[in-house]
Amino acid sequence: METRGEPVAKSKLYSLNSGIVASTTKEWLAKRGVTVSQIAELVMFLQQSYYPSLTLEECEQNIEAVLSKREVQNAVLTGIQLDMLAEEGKLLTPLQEMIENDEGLYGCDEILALSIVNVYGSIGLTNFGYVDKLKPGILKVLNDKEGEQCHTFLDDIVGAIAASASSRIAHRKQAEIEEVIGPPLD
Ligand SMILES: [Ca+2]
Ligand SMILES: [Ca+2]
Repeated sequence: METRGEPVAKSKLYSLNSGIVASTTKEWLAKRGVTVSQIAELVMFLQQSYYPSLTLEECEQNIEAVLSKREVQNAVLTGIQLDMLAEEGKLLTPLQEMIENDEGLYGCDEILALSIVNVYGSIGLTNFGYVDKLKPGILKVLNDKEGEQCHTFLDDIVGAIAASASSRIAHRKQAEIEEVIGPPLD
């Protein structure tokens, strides 16, 4: 028999599966042609002169740690989704044209990427600006407007992940140094 109680609030029915968010983030990055090792090359580019013994493996571990954060996953999924919708011509005008053509005055892609960098403090921010200006490695590929794909959001997101991993490395290396030297004597 049908009961006519209070309708269940939508928010009560919704329950997020964090595991799916994390795995989809990795899947979508791969589907858009970005690998962890390509991001690791960017981290190397940013950090090698400060830490000559830094390895690609270490960079990859730090990237994995960055990618495990929900703030980061949310930004990756949102940005890639908008890129894909733009590619399929599914956005409303004039947003469609702005994202599709990577309009110079459209800065929401950079702002979304900052939500990644913000988790890791000011070193992340400096590095983000730096790779955005020089566009090394995979960033150059993503910025190449020749292909069919639209990466208006993804280039900033990848730069932000690399910048955040760099910041994480810098903080950890400092902690390692302090552990060896020990706390300052009074
Ligand atoms: Ca932009
Ligand atoms: Ca962009």
